[in-house]
Amino acid sequence: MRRHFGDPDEIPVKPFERGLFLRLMGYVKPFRKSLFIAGVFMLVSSLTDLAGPLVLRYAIDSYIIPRNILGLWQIIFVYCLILVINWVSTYYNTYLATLTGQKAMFALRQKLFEHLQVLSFRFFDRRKAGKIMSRFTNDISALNQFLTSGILDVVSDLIVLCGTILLMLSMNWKLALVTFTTLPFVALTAAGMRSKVQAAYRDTRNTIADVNSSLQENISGVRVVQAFSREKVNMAGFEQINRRNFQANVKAATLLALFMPMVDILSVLGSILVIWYGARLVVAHQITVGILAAFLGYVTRFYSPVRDLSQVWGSLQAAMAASERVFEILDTPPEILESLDAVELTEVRGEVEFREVTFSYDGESPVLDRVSLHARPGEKIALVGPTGAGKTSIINLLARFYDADAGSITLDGTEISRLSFKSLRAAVGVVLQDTFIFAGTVRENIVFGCPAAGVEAVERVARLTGAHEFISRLPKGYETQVMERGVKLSAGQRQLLACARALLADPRILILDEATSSVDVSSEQAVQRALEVLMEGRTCFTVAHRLSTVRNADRILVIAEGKIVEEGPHRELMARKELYFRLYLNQLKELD
Ligand code: DCP
Ligand code: MG
Repeated sequence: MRRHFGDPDEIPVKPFERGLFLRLMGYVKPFRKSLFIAGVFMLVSSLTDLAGPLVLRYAIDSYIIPRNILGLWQIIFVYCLILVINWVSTYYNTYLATLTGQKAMFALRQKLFEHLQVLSFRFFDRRKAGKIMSRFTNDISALNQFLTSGILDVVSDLIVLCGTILLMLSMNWKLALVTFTTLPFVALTAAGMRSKVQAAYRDTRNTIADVNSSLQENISGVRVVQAFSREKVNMAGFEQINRRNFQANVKAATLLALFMPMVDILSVLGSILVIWYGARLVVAHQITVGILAAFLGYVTRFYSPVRDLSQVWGSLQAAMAASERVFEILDTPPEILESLDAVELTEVRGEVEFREVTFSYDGESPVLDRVSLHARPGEKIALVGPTGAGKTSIINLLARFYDADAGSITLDGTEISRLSFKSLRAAVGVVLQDTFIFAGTVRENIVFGCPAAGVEAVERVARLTGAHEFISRLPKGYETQVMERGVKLSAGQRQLLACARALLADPRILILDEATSSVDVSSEQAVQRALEVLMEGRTCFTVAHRLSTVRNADRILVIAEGKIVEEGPHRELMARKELYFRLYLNQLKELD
């Protein structure tokens, strides 16, 4: 079960891939009806487009040359009518195509979000949030561009191209063939430029993803950046990333600018060819002046689909690359899966056992090495040890944020991997180092885990944990908006909210990781009291660097280098005068 641990954002981009394309089309399928109607409008729009030069031909041959002005008015009227039809059908075509593309993108974005929510911690360990966000924004917009205009444009271009060729051939095959001699040049230019333009576009996408991820990192880490006056260094770093994106865009635009006029030049050459050869045919009475005029009209229409088709090819390429990235996320299976015959726990006693548990984050260097521990229901266990020892890793496994590589972890005698997610999450509550408070009201943040809880329940847990005091001083009490759109909370206040949140959820097993580490002494006391209320009657695993906060634990596990090296109550460990004793003395020294 070794996973792929390379940089997931380095995806080799393959050209058109049928499977990928069909899968992408799958997202459009539910909307095939409106896409079909859009197609009909597009057909009308293309056909009316083709009618222009034909009308010109009849106007010249049948009315202008015979000097029939009245008839000319009639044909002008007909032409106006065609223009109106063209306008209306183009409108509906564009509208429906956009609507369809947007609906498909909406569905895809929903699906991506839904999937991201169930992906395991390990997935997020390996990725930058900015790169994931870039898949939501840039890649989806590339797909959107392709789906909204790309597909229908191809069809419309093909219709116009084939229609023009047929009309030219039917009017005069000789002149038509002469005109077509320029086609291979256009096709060759298009093909020659294509791969270069594609590569350039891919670069623009990759580099904008880098820009986004660097931006995201710097916004999230702005405090650290400023605290260490890293602004200049980070600016320079960002400038480099930003410049790469700039260069990629300039290169792509330059290539396009080079390519576009080439097609235009070829189209002028085509017109010259038509005039040169067509004029001879007119003089030789093989074609009428009207046909020559119509040919001239078609020659210009004839190249733009060729040019557009090669552009569509570019957007197809971008869409391929984008869909590959998006599907890569959708195809990443959540590592932590609910067992098929998941067990529901009704009465949780809160007994936890680790047996010979081995675990590593990267599949290579073990972080936990055959850890065994047993916690009786209601027992208070403290995990201490030097930084990086594996304390957080132990509780990550207990909460099943990761699965162990070997050994077994049981809750009331049942393997936690066999428990239903609902049972496990209800049984195990977690209060983390840095509590995340979501934008919303205070009440919403407390009921986070049990949305059905009523107002009284919320107030009760807030009173019990001592959070009520500060909440009632907020402008709108429990209905005060916090975070982005409202009041900012202090670290201690956030911790109190987290305690209330956990108390409301009422888990049998409680995990506290450094819950008091980020608050000052006076709020530490408040948080400590809240924690005592919270810990009451539950099996607790507390991780703390401050040894004073773990003295009262029933049992202390000293972790070092992924192993439990000492175990016992405070007094016993002190008497042994080993690692715990040293850690404790060090702390005392720091306090002086
Ligand atoms: N580790 C890792 N990948 C992660 C998290 C941690 O490779 N996503 C590594 C870093 C450490 C080891 O695992 O070498 C143990 O990490 P823990 O978070 O379990 O360490 P502690 O919680 O004991 O350390 P601290 O007291 O600093 O929180
Ligand atoms: Mg830790």
